[in-house]
Formats: sequence, C-alpha cells, structure tokens
Amino acid sequence: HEERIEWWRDARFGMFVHWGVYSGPGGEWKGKKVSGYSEHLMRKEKIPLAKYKEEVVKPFNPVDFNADEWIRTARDAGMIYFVITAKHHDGFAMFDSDVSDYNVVDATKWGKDPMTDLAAACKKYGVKFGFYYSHAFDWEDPNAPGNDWDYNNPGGDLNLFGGRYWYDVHPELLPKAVKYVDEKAIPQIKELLTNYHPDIIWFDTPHKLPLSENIRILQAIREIDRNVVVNGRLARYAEGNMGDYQNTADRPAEFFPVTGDWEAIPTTNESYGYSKFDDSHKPASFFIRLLANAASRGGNLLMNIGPMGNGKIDSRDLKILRGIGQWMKVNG
Ligand code: JFZ
Repeated sequence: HEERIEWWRDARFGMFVHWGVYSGPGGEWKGKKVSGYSEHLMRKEKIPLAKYKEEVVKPFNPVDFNADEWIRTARDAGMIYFVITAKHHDGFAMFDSDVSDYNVVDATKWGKDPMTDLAAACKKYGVKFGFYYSHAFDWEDPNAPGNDWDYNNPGGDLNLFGGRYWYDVHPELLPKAVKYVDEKAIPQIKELLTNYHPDIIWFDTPHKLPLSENIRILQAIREIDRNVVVNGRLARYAEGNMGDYQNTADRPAEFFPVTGDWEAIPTTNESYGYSKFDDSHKPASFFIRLLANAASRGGNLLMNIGPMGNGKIDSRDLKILRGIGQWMKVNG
C-alpha cells in the first residue's frame, strides 16, 4: 500500500503544533519558571491529577483561537501538512471524546472542540491534516504506563517500574497497560479516525509499551483506515534517531545520509509547548537552511510551534513563519 504515503513524500514541509491545557501556564508554575518542555508541566512539578484538573484543565479558555488563521499562517509559510496534539502525555483529549470526559469540550471553561474547525480549515486551504496522539504515556489513566510522578523521561522510575523497558522487569504490570490500550488508547484513536478523517497520525515514546501492544494499535488503525499515514515512532525509535538537541542554533544540523522515509521535528525554541520564558528561538534562516538540507536528502521537516493559552500563535513563532514565507515567495 505505497500510494498512501505519496503525498507525504512530496510534502517536504509541515507544521507541528503542541497545544493543550499546559499552554495556559506556559512554563510558569506558582510564580516560578519551569524549564524544558512546557507540555511536561504535570510531571515536572509532580502535580496531582485533581489539582491539575482544578488549576490547569478547568481554566483553559482560548477565546482568541481561530483555526482559519492558524492554517492560513501555515500555508503562507509554505507548509503542506499540519499535525496537532490530540492528546499529549497528560492524557487530556483536545478533541470531543465519548471515550473519556477528560476532554476539551467536557472539562474546560471554553467547552469547544478545536479539531473540527482545524480539519475544515485544512480542507479549505488544501493542507493535509493530522494528529499527534500519546499512545504510551498517559498521566490521567491509572492503568497507563507512566502515571507515577517519579520517573525521569524517557523511562519510568528505575526502582519502581524498571525504567525504560519496565515490562521486561515487571511483566506482572503488563495486563494493566493492555487494559489502558483497550479501553482508552485504541478507542480514542478510532474516534479520531472516524470523526476527523486525518491524513496522518503521529505517535511518540514507543518504548513505554511493548512492541506487541504497539502493533496491536497499528492493527486497530488498519481495520478502519487503510490510507492514513502512520509514523514509525508508533512502534520503535528509528535506528540513528538523533534526538532533539542535535539541531540547536549553535550546532546547525547536518543530516547524515539517510535512506527511506524520514522526518525531522525541530521546535522553534527549546520547548514544544508554549513557554513564555524560553527566548531561545532560532531565526527563520536557520529553518530555511534546515529545510533545504532535509529536502536535499529526501526528508521532511515538520517544524514545531507552541501556540499560547489564549489560542493565538506566539509572536516569536509568527516572526519565524513570516520569514520563511518571504523566502518561499521568492524561492518556493
Ligand atoms: C517527546 C515528548 O515527550 C515531547 O513532549 C514532545 O512531544 C516531543 C515531540 O516528543 O519527546 C521526545 C521524544 C524522543 C526524543 C526526544 C524527546 N528523542 O528521541 O531524542
């Protein structure tokens, strides 16, 4: 079934969006700066679920969100596809879900589903649409791997759960993970496929589940959708996975020769989710070079931005996107 990936092979450039209830605090908790990935706020600050619901989930109210504006901005930067966090590690669904009430429509002040509008805007502008779904980590579901607050990412606490490959050390915990996959992950992935018809679905942190569970998820996907593109990180990290930090401003990326289908996912600063204090944004020229480099080696660039809790795109990200757009107009 090679045809389904044809559009992706030609795409070269896409927008990755990390946006969730954690975008509200935006890397600030109790008046102090939280460094690193703002989307990991709950884990980093060891926030109990009840408190996260009360102080992060409920107040989420992105009144300035405008799907049309987001997708137009992506298109104007020369982006061909768009991938947004439907559920990140915090377990919170940013879409309308019948599987779990822990979702943007039922649990936030805002009470709206941004994904319907985003899917429609993508159609309007001819941009391919897709979801990031955290299938392994879920900090809300008591059966999911990684609901302890004491592990270090990526992994799971060594003493409590055996770390990276916990299921080898603690096979007796495996039935719990299987229950989570059956009762939350697979049903929600099916909701995403049937309700929004994405062109691509993007998974991450595969080491948190045994390969057999990851493959079961792929089977469930293929039972109802033969055409959706699925990234390799559903199952395992690719051989030679470079990690994020190879691509920093002081170390411009040189992609090694890679064969097959590959994609780099640099973020504009050092967090994927919006982080108010992180000013480490790279200039547009950095991403233009990265894009040319990736394209010349047969890869795609899925550039990440972190929109704010009010629903607007951060002006620091906008500046980069506009810079790329200007270059695209001349060289695109
Ligand atoms: C994961 C997430 O934990 C993170 O929040 C974000 O969504 C990012 C895109 O993916 O983080 C990773 C996963 C893999 C590596 C680094 C960060 N890696 O292989 O180096």
